[in-house]
Amino acid sequence: MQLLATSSILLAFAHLCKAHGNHHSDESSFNPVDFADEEASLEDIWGGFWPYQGVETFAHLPHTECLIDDQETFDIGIIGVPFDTATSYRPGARFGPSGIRKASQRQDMWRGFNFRAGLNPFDDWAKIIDCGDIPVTPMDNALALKQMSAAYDELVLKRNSTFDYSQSGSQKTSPTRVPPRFVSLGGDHSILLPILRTLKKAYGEVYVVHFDSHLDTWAPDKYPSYWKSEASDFTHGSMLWLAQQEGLIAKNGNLHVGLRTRISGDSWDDFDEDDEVGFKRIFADEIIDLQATGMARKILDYLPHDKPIYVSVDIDVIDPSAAPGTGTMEVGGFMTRELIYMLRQMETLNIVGADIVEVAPAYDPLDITQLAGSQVAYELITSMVKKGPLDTSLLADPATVATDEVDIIDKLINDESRIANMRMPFL
Ligand SMILES: *[C@@H]1O[C@H](CO)[C@@H](O)[C@H](O)[C@H]1NC(C)=O
Ligand SMILES: [Mn+2]
Repeated sequence: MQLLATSSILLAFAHLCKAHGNHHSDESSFNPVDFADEEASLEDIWGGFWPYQGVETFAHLPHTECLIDDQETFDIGIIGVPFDTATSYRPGARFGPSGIRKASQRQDMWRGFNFRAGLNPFDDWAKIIDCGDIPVTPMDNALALKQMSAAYDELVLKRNSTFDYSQSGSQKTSPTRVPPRFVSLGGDHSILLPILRTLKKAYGEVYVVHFDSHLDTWAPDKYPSYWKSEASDFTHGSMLWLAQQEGLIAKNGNLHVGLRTRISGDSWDDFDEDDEVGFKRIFADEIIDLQATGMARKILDYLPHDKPIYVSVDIDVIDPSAAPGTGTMEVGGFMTRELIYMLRQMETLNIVGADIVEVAPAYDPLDITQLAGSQVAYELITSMVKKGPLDTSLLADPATVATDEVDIIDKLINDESRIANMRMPFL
């Protein structure tokens, strides 16, 4: 808005000159702000601001409570998910959305041109808004999962995008309603399960690209405890396993990027199980030989270009030296520059949704992590805008999407053989 402020002043100048019919008045006495200018709107006069001013929406985007306002149409929504009680180590990602929004304040429409992509995502074809937060409970994870699942159903399945498909010859079909896309601000990584539940209904099975230092495909029993409940299976390390059990993601062809955590026990068992969940693994160390360019090529070679892709970015994929504000740090990760480069190369994919999760601002009073998180969101938004309006051929035919939802957590908790089969604690 700085530019707007400047242009308002120029406009005021122009009006002033017009009124007095004199383009060469004494400049030393010229006051460029004419408060008596009747043609200046209040928006002209008061609409400008500096980055640190105003209420902190993501990138100063307009704010709508999208869960409540069912008439709002938009193409990309930013949605905060302040939930962190499925965390296995340090909590704090419930403050991720507010931390990322705060760190995003130097992004705005007027200084938003992404030169790496050659466009300004905030000033292009897409209407982008900040949808606020999902009001998720910190007191009961089973209830929280229900809330988040219902919220994404509301946001994705019951809102409409603004792009007029009937005017677009390039689109194969012209459905009556095209879901907006979302960039979610976590929250711990468990929020991916409710997101994928909803996306299955909109697109069928999606292909997940998972930037993370951890697998997050662990079966709930890999967190050994005699004590189990419906809610305790739902964690930020088991959500991808649960998603595959529920049939939400591609059977094969999903991808991890940036892995480097230790794995369980004294064998490759976790990787074998990861194979079964349908993931290929690209390790953090591979960047030493491949460079970021080779990493990006490997990612693009592996993923289908004609299928719906979901991009999930755990901030812990970045090295802790550059992103300490997270729950489960692992040394030896990417530089922020390398991650940005890889994300930029993915703009050719059909990204139907994305998130940046596990930002826990309390561990990073310098806001470096939150800043990285806000840049990740900006790059993901840029990629969605650059690819263009959603390709409607990606949408699932509602007739082919199973309506009987499988709630794997309900099933698991009723499986009495589990405790007998459970591994001994290795911690
Ligand atoms: C969604 O938006 C499109 C384009 O503006 C419009 O043609 C269509 O009627 C809308 N659908 C619904 C269900 O509101
Ligand atoms: Mn994770």
